[in-house]
Amino acid sequence: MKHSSDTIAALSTAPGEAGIAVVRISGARAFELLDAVLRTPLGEHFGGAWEHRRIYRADFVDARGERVDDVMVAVMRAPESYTGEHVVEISCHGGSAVVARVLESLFDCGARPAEPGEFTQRAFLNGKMDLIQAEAVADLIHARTELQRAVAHRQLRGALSSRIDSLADDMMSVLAIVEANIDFIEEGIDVLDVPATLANLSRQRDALDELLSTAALSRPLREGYRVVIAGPVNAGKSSLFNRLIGESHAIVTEIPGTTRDVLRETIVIDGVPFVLHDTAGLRSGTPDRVEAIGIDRAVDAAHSADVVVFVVDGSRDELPPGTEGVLHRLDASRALVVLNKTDLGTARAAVVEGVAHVRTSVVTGEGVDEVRRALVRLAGSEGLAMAARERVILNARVATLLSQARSRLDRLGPAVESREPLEILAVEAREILSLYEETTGRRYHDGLLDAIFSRFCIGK
Ligand SMILES: Nc1nc2c(ncn2[C@@H]2O[C@H](COP(=O)(O)OP(=O)(O)O)[C@@H](O)[C@H]2O)c(=O)[nH]1
Ligand SMILES: [Mg+2]
Repeated sequence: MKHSSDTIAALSTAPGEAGIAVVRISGARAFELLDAVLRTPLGEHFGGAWEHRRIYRADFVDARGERVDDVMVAVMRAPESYTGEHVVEISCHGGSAVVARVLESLFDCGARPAEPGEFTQRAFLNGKMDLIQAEAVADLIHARTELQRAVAHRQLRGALSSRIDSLADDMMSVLAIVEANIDFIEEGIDVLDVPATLANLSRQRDALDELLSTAALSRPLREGYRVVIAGPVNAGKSSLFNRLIGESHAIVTEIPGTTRDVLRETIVIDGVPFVLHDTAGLRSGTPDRVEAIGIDRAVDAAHSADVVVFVVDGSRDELPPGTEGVLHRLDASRALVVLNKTDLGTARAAVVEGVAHVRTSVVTGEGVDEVRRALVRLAGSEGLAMAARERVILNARVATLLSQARSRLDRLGPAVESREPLEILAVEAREILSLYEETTGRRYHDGLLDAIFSRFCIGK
């Protein structure tokens, strides 16, 4: 971490051409910088106080006094700002040359370029938000679906933080009673209320169970469900992939083995992202090395898939050699067999026992909606859609800490019940409390902050 007493500046909007760009400044010297780089439309120094929550129209000048751009400047005085320091947001014209000159002038006047996430890191260090909320800022910026936005926004508003804080309060009162008892017991007085303490612990356990039940939804919420389209060559895998993504992306030809790389594309069904993977056809004993590599990748991709869509040519009776074996190895709970090319006939009626199947003609579009519905069902994505609208969803960092707390609670309960030495109870209670505090960042180490804030871009 660099000096937090520096005044920092960075472009906070995306780089490139745009109507406007916002350059953000934070730190004790923010207003000195404004005095140096802003002039009134009459060319005069502003002079006097920069008022809190006021917008100024100004000429931006460089260190030599040369006019660079017309700007609008929003002023937020410490501590009522995003970072808790003096913050200034300069809206200039959104071209890369303008932004470069504006930043250069600010650096000439004594600002330092901000590190990735440094504004938000300062907000955290100044108590403007906890770590869970800081993570939500990154999530909100990266949100590409409505569900991702809803979850991140709720978390930013403190929905998860307040629940962890109340767990910490509960544990604090357990700890207080246990520690008080350590003093009293020497005088022969026992004030540990075992039933009340056990009730407190079981309340924490229930709350943790409920929170942890959402942890499995975090990966699909962020990354989408992985759908791998596999099957023999020429069955229509790439055509189905294109239909599902609604545009011609994969190369479709009548020559078997055209798709060699795994193509990836995200579609959104009922608000939930699904990442489709089009793979090379499964064909045993392929003579072509490049295609053989492609097939290996298809098999790899199928292993880590949430749903495997296995496409075969349903207009033929015979399946290509080797296909039958693969069909029977499919995991019925997450596989869908697509019998394609119904427009050419429906010769093949045989499907694998227990595995869901859909008849399609990718050429006419028949059955494609049914494939979408089957993806939702097999992935279980309605659960995610519902949870994302109503609940907090734990990310991996928080889930790891809270599940550690959860298993320690399983030991503390019986230890209280069997009246183990109070010192032991106190140690265990303190451990759990510090797990809660690490979750919200009440307790932290610099490595943790680096890990979290390096996910941010510069300017956030
Ligand atoms: N008649 C008909 N042809 C299809 C259908 N789906 C795909 N094809 C054709 O089958 C050939 C192979 O399709 P492709 O999507 O490249 O198959 P892949 O090797 O499994 O990716 C192409 O000529 C497609 O136009 C279908 O439903 N009906
Ligand atoms: Mg293909």
